[in-house]
Amino acid sequence: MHYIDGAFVPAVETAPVHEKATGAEIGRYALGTAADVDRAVAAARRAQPGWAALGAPERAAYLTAFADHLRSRYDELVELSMRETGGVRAKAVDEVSAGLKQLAISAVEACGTAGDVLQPYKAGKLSLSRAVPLGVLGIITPWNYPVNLAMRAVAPGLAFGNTIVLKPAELTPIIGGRVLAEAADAAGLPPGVFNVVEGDGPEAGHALAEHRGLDLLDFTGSREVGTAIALSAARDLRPVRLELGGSNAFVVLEDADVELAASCALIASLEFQGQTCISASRHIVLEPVADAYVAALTRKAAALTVGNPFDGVDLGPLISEAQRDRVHERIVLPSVEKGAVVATGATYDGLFYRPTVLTGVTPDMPAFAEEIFGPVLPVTVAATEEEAIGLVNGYPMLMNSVFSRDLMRGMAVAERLNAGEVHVNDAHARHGAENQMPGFTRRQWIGVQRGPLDLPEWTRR
Ligand code: TXE
Repeated sequence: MHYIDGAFVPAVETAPVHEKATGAEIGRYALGTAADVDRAVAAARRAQPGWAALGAPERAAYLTAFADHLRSRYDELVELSMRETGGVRAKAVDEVSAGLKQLAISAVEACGTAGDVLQPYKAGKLSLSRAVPLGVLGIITPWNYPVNLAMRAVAPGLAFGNTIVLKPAELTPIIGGRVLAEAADAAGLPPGVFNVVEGDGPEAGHALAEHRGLDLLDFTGSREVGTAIALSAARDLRPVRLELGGSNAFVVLEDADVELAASCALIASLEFQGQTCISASRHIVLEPVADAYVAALTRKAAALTVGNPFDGVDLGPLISEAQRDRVHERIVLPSVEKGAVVATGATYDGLFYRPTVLTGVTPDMPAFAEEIFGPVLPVTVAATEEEAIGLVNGYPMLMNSVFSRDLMRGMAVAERLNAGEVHVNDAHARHGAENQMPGFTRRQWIGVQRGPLDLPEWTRR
């Protein structure tokens, strides 16, 4: 079911949506076409001037109502997220809450500063910069955090006066699109301001990505699709913003608290079965603590339970068979063929993949160089800090962690790592910085953990 110009539009053709842990059909999604995308973009274009003219406080009131309608279905949305993504309850709670926070933050932010007074270029002038909406935004989202990653663009986009066409991932179209449309509709957003076109990547996604009627395409997903979108956009000079993946590194120096590092490593590499763009997919450890680190990782990983998220397990299923095959056949097996050793895991039952620790990993192995997107912790030993830094840099990365009991040393190493965000003595993303990251400038953000960490029970065993 699409949501276009303020109306739910039944689809001509549909495909099933599955609960990932059981394979049960839990709904159907529309196989949207280029014509559906055209209608949605046209509706968004018609609605945009009126929406921008409303003024920020009035738009903020709509966003607040939008959030209220989502919040009124909170428990249902958490369970839907668990079914559709296969994440455990804590992940689903985080993800739905993050979406709500995005709406709240954007409602406030849009009512604040709308520009700057600049130093005049010539005497007698008043120079101002004013923030103006871009216009119509196309947003394509992935399946791993379908609410949060949609809301990260939808909420500020709407708050600042843009209108939107969202194409959620086909693996999570209900939690990632339909329930958002229902909340927007219940909140009374004017027709055309927020539209959802469901469908598969190569059809609806491609049509939206290539649409000439957009002022910006915001895409979160794989490097492969992102690269194709960037190349095509460059030919027509269409603006796109891409958030893709990378091979994020987790560095353990010889003076680290190894037990703490191993607990955090579980969060960094195994949260949502490692299917996160900021998952740590390489562990670089200095020789003196390598054995202790591998032993702690192996003990902790082997103790984790994997199964249906509704059974209170630590890890749920992978999102699809294609994803499982990618992890096992394209990453784990070829790395083992090249000499990596399985300390634990590397087995599966259906979509349930055992958390896996690989040792002896070297840069020529796919487990080192590629984004894994699965519950795998490849460990590489470095002789010196300098070698560790060299091993980390030189790959596309989003986020790193560094562990050292010496905070100043940890920060000094953090500054030399080429990721956009680095955490010292903490797992990834626990400071919530990503949501305040500037979109168009390159900046490094360093978060330092000063007090004791509030670690979840499953990492402390
Ligand atoms: O992503 P796709 P997939 C990475 C991760 C994973 C791999 C494959 O490594 O193993 O990508 O995942 C839409 N034109 N990430 O195949 O295909 C699609 O419908 C326009 C990292 O699921 O990129 C969906 O809405 N759109 C990432 C979205 O793109 C197209 C999260 C993402 O799907 C399209 C997900 C096309 N030709 C996967 N083809 C992250 N950064 O978190 C597909 N889509």
